[in-house]
Amino acid sequence: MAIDRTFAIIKPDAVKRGLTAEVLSRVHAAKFQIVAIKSMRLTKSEAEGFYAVHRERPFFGELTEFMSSGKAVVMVLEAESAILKWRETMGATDPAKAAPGTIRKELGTSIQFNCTHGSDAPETAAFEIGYFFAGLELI
Ligand code: 3AN
Repeated sequence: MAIDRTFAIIKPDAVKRGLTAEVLSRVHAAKFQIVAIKSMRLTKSEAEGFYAVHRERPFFGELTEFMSSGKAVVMVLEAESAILKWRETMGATDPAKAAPGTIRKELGTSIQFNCTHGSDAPETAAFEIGYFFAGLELI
């Protein structure tokens, strides 16, 4: 199994509810290394660029509105099979369908307010990491 990197967000719903430390403790408990991390508020157009693959979906407007509604914490996580491992740590997109013990099951409140994001494949991880972080931040 190879060490790889994924891109993760603690979304504005989780930050507003004071859950940043709770999510980070789960990051550590799952034994990820945090390669890079920052707190930022996305503009609407930055959120639209990030979620460009979803632009035809009916929820694109509300999704990008929500993602630009407050501070988020963006980070690059490293581990063995980090992409898969972080998706397992988060749980399914819809908290109602997420497995017990996952972040989305325990902390999420709806399919939109599901607390965290994680890349779904190596190509998306590469795009998403590069969208938020410069090379010097990733050494
Ligand atoms: P995931 O984040 O689990 O990869 P995607 O890629 O299907 O899920 O969806 C991207 C984001 O869009 C989700 N994290 C979620 O916040 C939002 N989303 C997905 N489906 C819906 C929906 N039906 N209504 C509102 N937001 C949605």
